[in-house]
Amino acid sequence: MKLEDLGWDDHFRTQFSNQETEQGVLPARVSQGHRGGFYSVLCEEGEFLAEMSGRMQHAAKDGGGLPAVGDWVTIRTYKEKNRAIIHGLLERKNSLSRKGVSGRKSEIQGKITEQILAANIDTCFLINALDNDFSVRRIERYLTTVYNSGITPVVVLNKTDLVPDPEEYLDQINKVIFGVSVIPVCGLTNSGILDLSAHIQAGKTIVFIGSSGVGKSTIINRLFGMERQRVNPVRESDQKGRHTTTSRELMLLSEGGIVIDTPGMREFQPWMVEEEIEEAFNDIEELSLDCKFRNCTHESEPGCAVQEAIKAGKLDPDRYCNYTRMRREARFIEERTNLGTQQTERKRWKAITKLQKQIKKDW
Ligand SMILES: Nc1nc2c(ncn2[C@@H]2O[C@H](COP(=O)(O)OP(=O)(O)OP(=O)(O)O)[C@@H](O)[C@H]2O)c(=O)[nH]1
Ligand SMILES: [Zn+2]
Repeated sequence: MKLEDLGWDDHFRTQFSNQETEQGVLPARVSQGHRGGFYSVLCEEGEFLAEMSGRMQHAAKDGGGLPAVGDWVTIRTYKEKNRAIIHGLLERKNSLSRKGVSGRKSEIQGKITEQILAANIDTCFLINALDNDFSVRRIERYLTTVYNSGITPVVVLNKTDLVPDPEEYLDQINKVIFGVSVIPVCGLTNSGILDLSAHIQAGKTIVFIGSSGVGKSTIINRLFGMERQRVNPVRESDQKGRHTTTSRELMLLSEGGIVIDTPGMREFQPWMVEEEIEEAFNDIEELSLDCKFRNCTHESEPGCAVQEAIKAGKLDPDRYCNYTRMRREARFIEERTNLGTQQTERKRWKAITKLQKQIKKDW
């Protein structure tokens, strides 16, 4: 197995060669996380069942982070046992994560949590179904999150067989979204799947996101043909006994290209919008009903009930900070997503003024 086929590039090569690596330490890519702190990793010597070194486990507890599927790690192999020890984690190019507010009902309500779902991704296929659930607004939200993660998005419109005119949906999207490839496909008939393949290159890592039922599995299976079935079971053993897994979360396409498909990725959601934050922080929203000004930002206005609650020790200042930070983040995202709309507006307006000038001339 060549490292380049697994996605190894200069970003990681430089880091690895700058490290004082001891003899026998190799780079490897995490292909699956198992229970009990075990990982499957792929490297030049093949696939190994790995676990973190004691030192790395300590570092992880101190917030150093755990390896995720797609991560590049440094390992030492023990070939006779097909085992490996992970000694380090190379810096990620990017990642997709699940951000949320933990403990909605508890006192630490409002703490931002981040779980890395997949790391080092080049292209993200955002799958949508042309059914009742189709929403351009949702596509915009997904796209912003993907863009902000430094990943190239490709919009896929699946189930074209369900609508008389798929072009209509393309038009809807092109009105608000610019510079993103939009590909209509049909998972049932395989139509358009070749157009998808054009966005997949050797050594590049792709993921599939989108709501449940839009056809992610169907399309992934189409790309793999029959080979997806030919996966070797990974033997996994821990204190709780032995069991076997039969699917891999990081898979290589025979034509080149790496697909990451994990249960977590399937639940990937765009970041929260303002309404969702308000719901998670409903105590602050409730307090704000007593603010003097209706559009109070709760930052420096006089007569702010939220600030008063903090002073009176009724509201945890940390929780308040989280609230303002998340709200700011949501606003930032909203503004970014509205950019497309504004640009369309500007274009439309330009077209109108041009037309008006034309009319004046003609008369
Ligand atoms: N009509 C139609 N149905 C499709 C098409 N592609 C997939 N489906 C069907 O849609 C359903 C859901 O497809 P999946 O591939 O399981 O969807 P998924 O996105 O992987 O769903 P999750 O596993 O819940 O994330 C299945 O019944 C598919 O047969 C298509 O192009 N047209
Ligand atoms: Zn206020």
